[in-house]
Amino acid sequence: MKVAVVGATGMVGTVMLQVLEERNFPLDELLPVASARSIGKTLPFRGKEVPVIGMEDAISRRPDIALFSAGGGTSLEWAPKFAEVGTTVIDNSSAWRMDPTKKLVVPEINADELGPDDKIIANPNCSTIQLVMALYPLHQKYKLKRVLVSTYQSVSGTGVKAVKQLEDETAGIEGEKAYPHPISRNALPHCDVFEESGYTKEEMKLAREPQKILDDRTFSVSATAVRIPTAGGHSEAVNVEFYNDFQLEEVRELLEAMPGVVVEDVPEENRYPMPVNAHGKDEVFVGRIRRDLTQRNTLNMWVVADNLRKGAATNAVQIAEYLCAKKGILEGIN
Ligand code: A2P
Ligand code: 11C
Repeated sequence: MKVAVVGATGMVGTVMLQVLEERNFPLDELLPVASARSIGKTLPFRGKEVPVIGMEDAISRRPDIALFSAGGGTSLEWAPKFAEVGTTVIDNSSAWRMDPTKKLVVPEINADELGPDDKIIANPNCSTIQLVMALYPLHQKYKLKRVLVSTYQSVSGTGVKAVKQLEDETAGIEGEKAYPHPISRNALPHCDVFEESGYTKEEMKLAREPQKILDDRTFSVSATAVRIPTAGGHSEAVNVEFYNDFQLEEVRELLEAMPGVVVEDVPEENRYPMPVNAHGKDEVFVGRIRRDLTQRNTLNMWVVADNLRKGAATNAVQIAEYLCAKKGILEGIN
């Protein structure tokens, strides 16, 4: 098995290499790929230094799988070229997510949609992944009607420049700015760019991607996405109205039974999910589970995950693991 990581020198790419190594992914050859600027550099993997190569070089080596995290433009241009030589691309950018011909996959939920014709597979947005991981088991039982989500997003979701802005501001150093305002001691109701509707692109990802992943257009999601001065993970306050009523105890049991979800909900001991604890972990943490006292069939909860892990690298590697387990898909057989 030959695996390329496109964008291997970037924020998510770095975590992809770590996750592939930690999970002992069954690969014989790793091809780290980046822009021309990085060719000649080496990256550590399984105790060795592996040289970074360029796109053309990687395509000529026909990897079985390419994990892409090098920006939407790069994916639009290059993913089809990998697919043409038979590589299955798992793309972490927003380029292909809402393309009706591409699958948008969270393995615990809908990997069984994948088949040998899926040569470009989309990884959902980080804030979507943790949201649907918590919604899915509840949707199966009570059926979602409407979701209101407010996010508290880590600067690592914006990239290296934003992490540096927060570090500089915390240390009192003047430096480059990723945001139009200070992020230290602040909260910016502004993730990604604004659309004509008044919503940001991040908010619209949260509105649209869950319907596609859960293959259901009968529920709606309304979002406000906020950037806060944390680095380790995204948090979400989630208000969910169902068509059917629920028992809180059963809600907890359903969440506990969901693979990849950890319920952390002991308020009397001050235990609830927080980004400092989720940082570096692969699970989605759910707490503050309680009934909304103002409306029927409605629940409140708090959902936290490491946006670079389950929100990006880990989810992509899990898709790759699924493809390896169903090897026929990679070989073009159903
Ligand atoms: P490089 O480090 O050579 O610029 P981030 O997500 O942290 O912004 O990182 C983006 C990643 O995508 C980096 O690894 C970057 O490589 C890579 N990248 C950006 N543009 C291209 C491109 N045109 N071809 C290949 N890799 C690219
Ligand atoms: C953020 N969700 O935290 C973004 C980062 O569509 O893949 C990832 C952007 C994307 O701002």
